[in-house]
Amino acid sequence: MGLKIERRVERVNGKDLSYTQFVEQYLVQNQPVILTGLMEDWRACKDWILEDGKPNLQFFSTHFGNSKVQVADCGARECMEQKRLEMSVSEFIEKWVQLSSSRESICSEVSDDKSLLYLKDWHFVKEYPEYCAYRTPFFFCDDWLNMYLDKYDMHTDPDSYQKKNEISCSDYRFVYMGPKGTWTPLHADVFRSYSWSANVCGKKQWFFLSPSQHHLVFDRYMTNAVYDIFEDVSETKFPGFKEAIWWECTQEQNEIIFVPSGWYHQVHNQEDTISINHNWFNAYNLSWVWDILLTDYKQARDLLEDIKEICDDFEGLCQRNLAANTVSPSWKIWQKSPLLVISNSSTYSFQSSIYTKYSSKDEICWSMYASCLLIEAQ
Ligand SMILES: O=C(O)CCC(=O)C(=O)O
Ligand SMILES: [Fe+2]
Repeated sequence: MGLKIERRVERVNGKDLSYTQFVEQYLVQNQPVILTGLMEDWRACKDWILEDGKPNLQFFSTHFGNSKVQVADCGARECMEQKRLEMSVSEFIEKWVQLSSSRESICSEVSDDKSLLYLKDWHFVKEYPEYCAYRTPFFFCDDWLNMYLDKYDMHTDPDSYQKKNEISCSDYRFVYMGPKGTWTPLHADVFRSYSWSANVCGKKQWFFLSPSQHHLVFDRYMTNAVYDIFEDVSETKFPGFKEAIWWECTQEQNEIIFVPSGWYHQVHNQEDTISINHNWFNAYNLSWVWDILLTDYKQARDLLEDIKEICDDFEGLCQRNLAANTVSPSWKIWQKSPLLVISNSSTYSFQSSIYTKYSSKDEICWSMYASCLLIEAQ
């Protein structure tokens, strides 16, 4: 049985909308919207696109080819996320060019579209501050998250700072790019922040679920959520799923979508696509962010309660768990494991690895595994 898609996201010309209207209709109501007419003078919309509207892949290799980026393998699931690989932008582009030529060739049916690669969460602004690819639209400028991170100097916090993490924990301003068919599994955004996402080229199809229905994509214990709304979702495991009422829209080139707090969404690139997106919060959704942090904090405390007596810095351990789980909920699985009894030395390696958004998941596992061995050896 297919999804119940009963709502469409509205489309409004951003030039005809005042800031007050945007606040009243979308921020306060926490409703999604597609805004047009706000990207006209962006440098990205000239430099990053060829005359035929396709991404100018060569431009990325030439100007930003050495950047190290996180690439999701859309065909490989790891817990509740896609498997991540690290590579340079030029390596990523090379694979994309190969895919395009194999799709164009006569043997396109044999091309391996299962392991499509999708470049995600590239901290482009932080890495290239001089290259002004775009200007944040006025509607999204009241952004306490990025404002804070721009001022926060990681060097003053040597315990949590690692040179290689400087860029990956610097802000929530990203570039996403990937060929037709790449996609993002069902999720709600980090900290239950808002996001906005601008299509420099290509087309995205979005599926949204309002927060009042989010329990319908969870199992009966509210622990695991559906990963892909188009897979064969087990009715026994997710009994509410078939009742969910979805909002759908197709976001075209030069359109910006506003993603409200706490809305689950799944996204599919219907063409080769490049987008710019930010996560952000302000007074209108601060309560969402606070609630999820508080809930996660209490959960971290409860799970660690039984090792409280043998732990030197219980509060610190709770905070580090909270940080790790806020970054990526799939790591929660580790909380339930006795591996969390961490010795002083490995607490440090855990602490320093939690700040990378995705790449250091293995490091965390390794440091926990190492600490487990250490404890067993004692
Ligand atoms: O474009 C995508 O693939 C995902 C974007 C997203 O989840 C967001 O902007 O919140
Ligand atoms: Fe998202």
